[in-house]
Amino acid sequence: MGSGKRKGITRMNIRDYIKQKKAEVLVERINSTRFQDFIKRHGRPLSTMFTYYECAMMEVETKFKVLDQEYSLIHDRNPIESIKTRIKSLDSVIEKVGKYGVPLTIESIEENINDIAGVRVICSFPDDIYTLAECLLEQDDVTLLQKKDYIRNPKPSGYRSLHLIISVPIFLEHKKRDMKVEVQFRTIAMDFWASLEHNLRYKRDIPEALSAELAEELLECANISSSLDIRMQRIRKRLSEDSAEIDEMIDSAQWL
Ligand code: 0O2
Repeated sequence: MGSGKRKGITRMNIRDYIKQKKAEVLVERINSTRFQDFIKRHGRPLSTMFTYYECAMMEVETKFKVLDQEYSLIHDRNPIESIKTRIKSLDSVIEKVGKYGVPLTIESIEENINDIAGVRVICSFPDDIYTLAECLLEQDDVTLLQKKDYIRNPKPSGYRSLHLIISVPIFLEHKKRDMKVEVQFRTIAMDFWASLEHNLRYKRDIPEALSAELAEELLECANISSSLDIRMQRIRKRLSEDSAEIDEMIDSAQWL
């Protein structure tokens, strides 16, 4: 009987159970007087902190817009399809403080939570990701704090993306402040996949067997879309080689 019960607890429902427990703990925490107190006592510094992160996020977004413009001048195409930005909600920040078991103070939040400001750069081709990351890191006001390359080393789920945690200065009325920003680089295909997979991950009422089946199918889709990314990149390279050859022919014809 006992072992039968144990057999029923599969990898998937343990994950759901943990997710549910975490959510319960979070609600409990947010409702607890300690957290309410923290929000009440630190309302002003908290909103200042979020504003600073928003400024840093805007700085980084502008850096990418500039890079995109310059690249299109030189190479006649835009490497960036779109840029998405977001500031983490206070609830999610508090959830991470709980998850990491770090003190609930503004200083500790700034020190330990790296993704309060997030910039997601959606690129046309995988090569563009590495070119843009390199161009960003070459800038003398940008410091790399952490790099996770889930493109060269995809997650077991199939997730692919290049994550950088950087520090950039923001210039305020009388001071300069270094702020952390998480940058996620993905291709259109990687982003499309991640959005769907994210929905599955957070959808609560999917039966366990179906969930496992879908996770497996999503992993397969991640691999298919990765080879599609590589093929499309190859096509683009051949096209640009051909047009470079044609340009060369036109140039030399002008000298005849
Ligand atoms: P949100 O709202 O998307 O920002 P850590 O953040 O350090 O506690 P971890 O897992 O070490 O946790 O961070 P990691 O690996 O750098 O990934 C963080 C973010 O990457 C996640 O943010 C997701 O956006 C994305 N991500 C990572 N793995 C997956 C995955 O398997 N599927 C999808 N769809 N996205 C993934 P958050 O914190 O979940 O929230």
